[in-house]
Order: sequence, then structure tokens, then C-alpha cells
Amino acid sequence: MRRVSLPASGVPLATAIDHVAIAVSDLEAAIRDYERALGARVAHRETIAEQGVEEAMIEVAGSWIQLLAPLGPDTPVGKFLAKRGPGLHHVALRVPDCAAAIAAMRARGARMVDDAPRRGSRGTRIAFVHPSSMGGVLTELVEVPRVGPPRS
Ligand code: KFV
Ligand code: CO
Repeated sequence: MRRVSLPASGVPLATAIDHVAIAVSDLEAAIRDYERALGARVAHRETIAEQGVEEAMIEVAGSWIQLLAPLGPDTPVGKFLAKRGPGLHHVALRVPDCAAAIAAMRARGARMVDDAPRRGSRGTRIAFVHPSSMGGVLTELVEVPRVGPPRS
């Protein structure tokens, strides 16, 4: 088992906004809209079957906009779209160590969706914090691998 040491209280957990995720029903149409509006190109595409999503990543100022389309209706993004329609789905905060960030947030009373890191896109380790602890915004913790494949 990995040993986890809690960041001291008062030490910020997050080092950057890793990405802001937008739920869309038509990924190709959303890519066209975003590329035209921002004058940017999609830098990375990936299907993450465990999370029931297909993503397209657009780099913005050292961070990403993550366009997310559901793989089916009975997935987190599929249910979100049925209930609320397209829009902001989650904010992702970059952390140095996902397991340590989960432990620290739990110790501070946050309601975690994930008790252990899961596989995210780009080889990341991720965990979700429930929107009820974060002002109604689903929040993702992202540990970017220090070695390994490039980000895009
Ligand atoms: N933002 C804010 N509120 C949300 C929400 C969201 N994205 N999704 C659901 N809710 C609210 C929903 O409106 C409802 O509120 C309550 O949560 C339960 O919704 O006031 P209300 O009406 O009670 P349900 O029943 O529709 O959903 P539930 O089955 O409870 O699941 C909610 C939740 C957050 C636990 C689920 O969506 C989840 O496990 N999400 C984490 C996984 C995920 O979202 N994966 C897709 C992204 S993958 C990704 O970003 C990756 C792979 N990556 O690398 O970045
Ligand atoms: Co995400």
C-alpha cells in the first residue's frame, strides 16, 4: 500500500487549474464551435471507457478546456445532459499527489466521490469531490505524471 502524508493545513492543495470541462451532446459540433471561436486546435482526443466519456482537449494559456460527450445515457455525463443540458460539468484542480489530496480533503470534511485515485486521460490519476462540498460544482483532482508520455 502507498504511504500517504497529508499536506499541512494551510498549505494549498492545488497548484493550477488543470482543466474546465464542458458537457456536450455533439462532440464534433462543439469542437467546430470552440476551434472557430478561440482560433485554437484540439490537441488531444481520448475515450475513457471507465468514465463513460469521449474527450477533446483544447489548450488555453497552459490549461485545458475539456469537451466531454457521453458514451451512453447511463453515464455521469449522459445523466447530466438529460437533467441540465449542455454546460459546465466540472472544474479540475492539479495536485502533486492525488492520494494525498484525497486524504487531506477527507480529513477536512469534504465529501469524496472517489476514495482512491482512478485512471484519467493523458495518463493522469484523478479523483472527484462531490458537488455538495464545492458550492454545487463537481470538482476533479488531477495528478499529472512526472515521467512518461507527453501531454498531447
Ligand atoms: N455538477 C454539479 N452537480 C451535479 C453534477 C455535476 N457535474 N452531476 C450531478 N450533479 C447533481 C445533480 O444535479 C443532483 O442534484 C445530484 O448531483 C445527483 O445527481 O440537487 P440534486 O438534483 O439532487 P444524479 O442522481 O444525476 O447523479 P448521481 O448518480 O448522484 O451522480 C453524481 C456524481 C457527481 C456522483 C457522478 O456524476 C459522478 O460520479 N461523477 C464523477 C465521474 C464523472 O463525472 N466522470 C466524467 C468525467 S471524466 C473526466 O473528466 C476525465 C476522465 N478526466 O481525465 O478529466
Ligand atoms: Co475532467
